[in-house]
Amino acid sequence: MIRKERYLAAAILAAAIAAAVVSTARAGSSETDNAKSEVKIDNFSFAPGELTVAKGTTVLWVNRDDIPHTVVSDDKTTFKSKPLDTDDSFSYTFSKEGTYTYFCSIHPKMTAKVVVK
Ligand SMILES: [Cu+2]
Repeated sequence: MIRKERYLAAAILAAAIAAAVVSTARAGSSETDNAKSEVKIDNFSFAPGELTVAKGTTVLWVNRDDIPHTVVSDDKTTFKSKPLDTDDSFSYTFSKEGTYTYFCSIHPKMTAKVVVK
């Protein structure tokens, strides 16, 4: 009789550990979901010219033009891409709220902004 109770206790403990492992795995996977947004570069312009995103969003710029462009923040330090050839991309994750104006250093008349809320 005593043996049977011990076996039952061990089985309950094993089930509890299995449940804890499953819930930990679920919590871990949801944290990797990160918001993403895309800006297209084409015909000497950034589209959209003004993009509003939530804090923590990763913005991806993709050059769809047939000439190189860059993505450089106005302060030239927050973010700065290398020259992007056709279909090259550059990404930056905005972790702070604010308005980020940027331009293409090869064609300084190309300007746009990202608003982070
Ligand atoms: Cu350009």
